[in-house]
Amino acid sequence: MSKVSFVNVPPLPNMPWEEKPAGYRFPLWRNSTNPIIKRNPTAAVARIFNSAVMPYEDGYIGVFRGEQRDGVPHIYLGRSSNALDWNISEEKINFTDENGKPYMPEYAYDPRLVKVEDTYYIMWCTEFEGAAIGLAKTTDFKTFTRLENPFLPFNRNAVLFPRKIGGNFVMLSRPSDSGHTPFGDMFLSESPDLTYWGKHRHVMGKGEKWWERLKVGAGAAPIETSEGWLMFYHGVSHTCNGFVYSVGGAILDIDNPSVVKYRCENFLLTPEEWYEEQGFVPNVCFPCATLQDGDTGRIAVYYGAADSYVAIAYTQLEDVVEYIKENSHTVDS
Ligand code: BMA
Repeated sequence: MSKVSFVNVPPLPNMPWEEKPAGYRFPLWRNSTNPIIKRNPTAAVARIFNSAVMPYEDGYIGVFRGEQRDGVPHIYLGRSSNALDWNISEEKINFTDENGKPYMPEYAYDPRLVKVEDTYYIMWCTEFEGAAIGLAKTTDFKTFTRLENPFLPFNRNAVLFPRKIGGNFVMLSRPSDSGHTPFGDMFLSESPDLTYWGKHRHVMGKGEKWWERLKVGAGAAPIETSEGWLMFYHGVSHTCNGFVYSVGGAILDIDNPSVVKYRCENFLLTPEEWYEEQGFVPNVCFPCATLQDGDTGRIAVYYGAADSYVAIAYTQLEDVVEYIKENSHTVDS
């Protein structure tokens, strides 16, 4: 196999990391201290899951889906020196609108956090006559400016690419219904200014294989590599006992990421541990972010577990790309 490398990924030597356990045969392995965020992390919040983290200053910052004690989700900021032990704010993020007036979404869940150029963007699922995509920006994690919703309802699972492509911002999303959505394909949209969106393209639909036979949705921000955009996403199986969410992997064309180059026919991670199988919603592994070290090829995938916890799985760039390519089935798109 030719050597795979990250593109535009800086070194991150102090990111969480554990070597693959001896004899372990699969492409993603779990952090031994999972779950890293346990129940009742703050006075206001009963469960944190489906959350996104990034390097920031000399440590890490994150946007966390906090299910309040009344059951309504909002986004909370967290800080960490090691990306394992998180100090979660007691207060939800206070957004302002573009005129500086306070803006609080009715609810906010499944946040993603992506830096494009010098600005950090948060995308989440928001109320807009039903489920839709919310968007905000910050440069200092002190003020958060809510921008126009990018898409019409209903939609979920939006995540920006970490750089412009062809001069435009590019966002993945998953049109849905406003409920539990028994369908769902991933689409891509472009915008010159984050206000006007167009050039919508289909990226990929539900898989042929049974673990992702019901629907798919974007997860972590795609990672730029010499093979294309490495994308960790979620795929959903519909069983007699409800939905099962697993982590999948695909590689998108670098210049035209609506083209799927490789799509792994096997899940990369599926619920097996107690914190993935037991919780508010059992059998959920829901990836929302990655950290990666440009020097070593290390990747840490942050995922929500059973709608109750945050967990991490590790992989190596070359190994996971090789696994995706070796097990790729092309691609319905
Ligand atoms: C999806 C979203 C996720 C959640 C998943 C499993 O529709 O609501 O936040 O993790 O269902 O409950």
